[in-house]
Amino acid sequence: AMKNVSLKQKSKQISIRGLPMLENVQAVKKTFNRHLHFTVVKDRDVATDRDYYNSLAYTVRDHLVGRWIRTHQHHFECDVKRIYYLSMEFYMGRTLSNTMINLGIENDIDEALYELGLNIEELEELEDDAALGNGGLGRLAACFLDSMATLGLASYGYGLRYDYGIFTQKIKDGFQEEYPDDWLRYGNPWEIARPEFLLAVNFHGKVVEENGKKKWIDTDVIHAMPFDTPIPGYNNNIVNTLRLWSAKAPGKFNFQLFNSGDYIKAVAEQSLTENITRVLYPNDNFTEGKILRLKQEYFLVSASLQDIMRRYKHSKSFKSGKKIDFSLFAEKAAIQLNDTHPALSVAELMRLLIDEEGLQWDEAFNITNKSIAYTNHTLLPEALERWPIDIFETLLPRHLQIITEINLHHLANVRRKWPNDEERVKRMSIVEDEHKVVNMGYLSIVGSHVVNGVAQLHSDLLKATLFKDFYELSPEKFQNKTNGITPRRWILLCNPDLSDKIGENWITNLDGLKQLREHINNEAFVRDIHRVKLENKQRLAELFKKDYGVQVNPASLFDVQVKRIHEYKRQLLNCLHVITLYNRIKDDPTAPVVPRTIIIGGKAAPGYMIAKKIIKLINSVGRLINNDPVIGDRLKVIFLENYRVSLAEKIMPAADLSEQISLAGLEASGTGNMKFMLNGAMTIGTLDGANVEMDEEVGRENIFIFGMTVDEVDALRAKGYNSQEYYERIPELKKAIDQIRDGIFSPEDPELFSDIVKCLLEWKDHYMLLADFESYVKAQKRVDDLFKNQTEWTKKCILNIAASGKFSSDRTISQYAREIWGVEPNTAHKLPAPHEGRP
Ligand code: T68
Repeated sequence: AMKNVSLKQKSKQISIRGLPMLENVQAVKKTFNRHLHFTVVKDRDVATDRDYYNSLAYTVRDHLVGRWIRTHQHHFECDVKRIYYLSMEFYMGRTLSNTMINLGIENDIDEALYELGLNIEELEELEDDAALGNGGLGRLAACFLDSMATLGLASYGYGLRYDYGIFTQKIKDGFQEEYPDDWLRYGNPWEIARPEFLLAVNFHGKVVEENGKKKWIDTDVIHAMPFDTPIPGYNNNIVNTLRLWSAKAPGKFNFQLFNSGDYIKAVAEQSLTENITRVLYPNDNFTEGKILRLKQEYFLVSASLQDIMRRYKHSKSFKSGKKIDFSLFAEKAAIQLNDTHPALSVAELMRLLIDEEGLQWDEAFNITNKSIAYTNHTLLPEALERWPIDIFETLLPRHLQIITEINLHHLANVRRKWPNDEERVKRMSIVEDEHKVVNMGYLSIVGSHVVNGVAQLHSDLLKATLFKDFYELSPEKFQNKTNGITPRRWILLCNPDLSDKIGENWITNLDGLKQLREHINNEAFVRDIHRVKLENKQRLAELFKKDYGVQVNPASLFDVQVKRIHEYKRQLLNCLHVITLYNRIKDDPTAPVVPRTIIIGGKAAPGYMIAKKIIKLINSVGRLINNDPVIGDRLKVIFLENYRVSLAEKIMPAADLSEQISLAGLEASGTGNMKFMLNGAMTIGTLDGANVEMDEEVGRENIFIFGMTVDEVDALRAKGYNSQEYYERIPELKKAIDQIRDGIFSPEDPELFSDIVKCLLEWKDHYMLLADFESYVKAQKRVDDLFKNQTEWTKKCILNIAASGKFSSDRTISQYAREIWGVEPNTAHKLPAPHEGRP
C-alpha cells in the first residue's frame, strides 16, 4: 500500500475537515508504530497490508476508549433515561473511516499515513463489512445508532453477534452463488468481549406451581456472551454502545448432566449449543418458520432484558441502599422493537417482573406496556411472524402461559368495547385458534404503548388494513415515523467532493441544505456539482472495467436499481424496459438515443427461486446487449456482484437516476431512495413508501413519478386484473416478453426463463408489472429528454439535494425521542474530550 496521492486525498486537505495539526500527526505516527510493534507484533520489513490496517484500526480505537468510558460515567451520574433499540439485525458496514470522521481526526490520520508512506484508501478497503443484516431494516438500525449518539441520547443497540453475516454473493455464469461471510476470520479490532457480563438464557423445561408462584424448571441453559462495539456521535465526544450477544455452551454445569464418561463427545457437542448465533437468516421481507430462528429471537430478548434490568437495578437511584422500586422502570428505560423479531420482549419482561421480581400482574403489565414500543416494517403477509403454539409449548412453556393470559385480558378489553361482536374478538386474538399460532404483530401491539409505521403512507395503510381492528381499539397508540439515513455516512463519508461543495451547516442539520436553492442560477456552482458527479462516475467506470471487464461511457446516464431482489420491488419491470431500449436501437440503429448504463445489484434469498432467475435474466440480457456491436456504448447493462453497504458507498455518489419502482402499497418506506436523493440523483418512482414524501418535498416537476397509486391498484384488483390484456395491447411489451419466452437471451437453454414468463402472464402477475409498464416507459422517455440538457438536469439534481433534509435519521430519531421515548434530543450538548479534563 505504497503512497499515491490521489485527487481525493489532495482535496481532503482543503476540505471542511480542516487542516491537519502537526503535533497530532506526530502523535498518530508514534501510536501507529507502537501498535504495529506491541499489538500486531510485526516490523515494517514483514508487515502485510492487513497488519497496517490493524495498526491503523487500533490507533483510531485509542481515540474512542476515553470518550467511551466517560460517556458511561456521564450517563450513570446524570441517571438519564436509557434508550434500548432491540434488533435482530445491525447492518453496520465498515467502521474505520466512519470513526475517524465522527471523531474529527480524519485529516490528522490521513496526513500521518501519508507521511508513513501508506495509502489509507487501500487499507480501508481491507476492512470486511459488518454485514449483520439483510437490507433496509438492518441498515436503518445502524443509521439510528449514529443519530442517537449524535443527538446525545443514552442509547444502546442490542443484537446478535452472528459468526456469519449475510452471505457473499458471487455470480457464476450469470447465476447467483452463495458463500459464507466469515467476517471474523482476521479478528475484529472494533469489538471488546465482556465476559464479566455473561448471562444465562433458558430453554425448554416445564412450569410448576409452588405456593401460588409459577416456577420454570429443568431448563436447558445457554450462556450469552456480550461483545461491545463503540458507537461515536458526530463531533460531540459521546460514544455509546452496541452490545451483541454470542452463544456459549455453559461448560461447567451441563457437564455433570452428561456424566457418561464420554468427555470428548461432551466437548464436541458444546458447539451444537453455540449454533444459535452461528448465522444470520438471509431473508428480507419473508419469515422462515424455523425453530432455530425462534431460539435466536428469544436468545436476543432474554439476554438483553436481563441486562437492561441489571442496569436499572444498579442505577444511581438505588445505590444509596434505597429499595429497588420497579414503578420507575418505564421512566428510566425505553425499549424499541425493530419489527416483531424481538416481540418476545413483551412476555419476557412480564416473566422477569412477575416470576423473578415478585410483582403482581397488573403492575407488571403496566410497566411492560409503558416501556415497550413497536415499529412495523412491512405489510407483506409472507413476512408476518406467526409461530406455532406447539413450538412454544416445548421451547418456551412459561412464555406461552404469559401470552395466553395477556390475550385473556386483551380480549376482555375488546369485549368491553364491543360486547356483541365475537367475530371481532376472534379476528383480534393474539393466539389464533384456527391455525394454532401466536401472532407476533398482535402481541407487539398489545404489549406496547406506541406502534409506528416507517413512512406516512405505510402508517396510514397499517391503520386502514393490517391493524384496522387494533387501531379502532386504541387509536392513540398509532403513530408514523418516516425513516431517514445518516448524513455522516451517506454523504460526508461516501461523497467527500460533493460534501465540500455544499457548505457544512448541514452535517447535523440536514434541513440546512435548503439554502442550496439560492444557488441554482449560479452557473459556476452548477458546473461544480456537475463535475463532481462526472468524476464520481468516472471512478465507478474504472471499477466496472477492473471488476467486470465492461467499458462504460462515463457520460452516459447511470440508471441504478440496487436493493434486495424481490418480486414486489419489480427488478423485472426495469429489465423489460432495458429490453425495450435494446429493441428500439436494433429497429432503428441510426436514430439518436441518450446513452444509458443500467446498473442493477442485490442479493436474492438463497431459497427464493424466482428472484434467482431474475438475476440470471438480467445477466443474460446484459451479455447479449453488452456484446452487440450495433449497440456500442449507447446501452450497457451491469449486474453488480455482492451489493452491500461498502459497495453502496461507491454507487450512490455516481448515480444519475434512482429506480424506486415497487408496486404502490408494498414498499413500507425504502431508504435507498433517500441515499440517492442526498447524493444528487433524480428519482423515477411510484407513489409508494417514502417516495410520496420525497415528491412532496421536492415538487412533482423535479421527480419522475409514474404508475398506479394505491387506490388505483385496489380498484384494478377489485375490477379483476388481467395481465394478458396489456400483453396483447402493447406491442413493445409483447415483444420483450416473447423474446424472454423464446430464449433470445438464453439460446443455450430456451426454457430457462419460462417461469418468469408464467409469473407475468399465467400466474396473474401479482405485482402488476404489466399494468405499470406503459407509464414506466413514458416516464423513462421524460428522463431521457431532461438528460439531453445537462444544465437543466443538474439544476434539478441540486433541487433534490436541497429538498432531502427531511430524510436525515436525525430528524427521525428526534421524533422517536420526543413522541415515543419521552426524552429531549440535544445536538448542541458536547461532552469534554478526554484531554479537556472532567466534565
Ligand atoms: C424494510 N424491511 C422494508 N426487512 O422493506 C423497507 N424482514 O421498505 C423499509 O424501508 C426498511 O425495512 C426500513 O424500515 C426489511 O428490510 C427485512 O430485512 C427482514 C428481515 C428479517 C425478516 C423479515
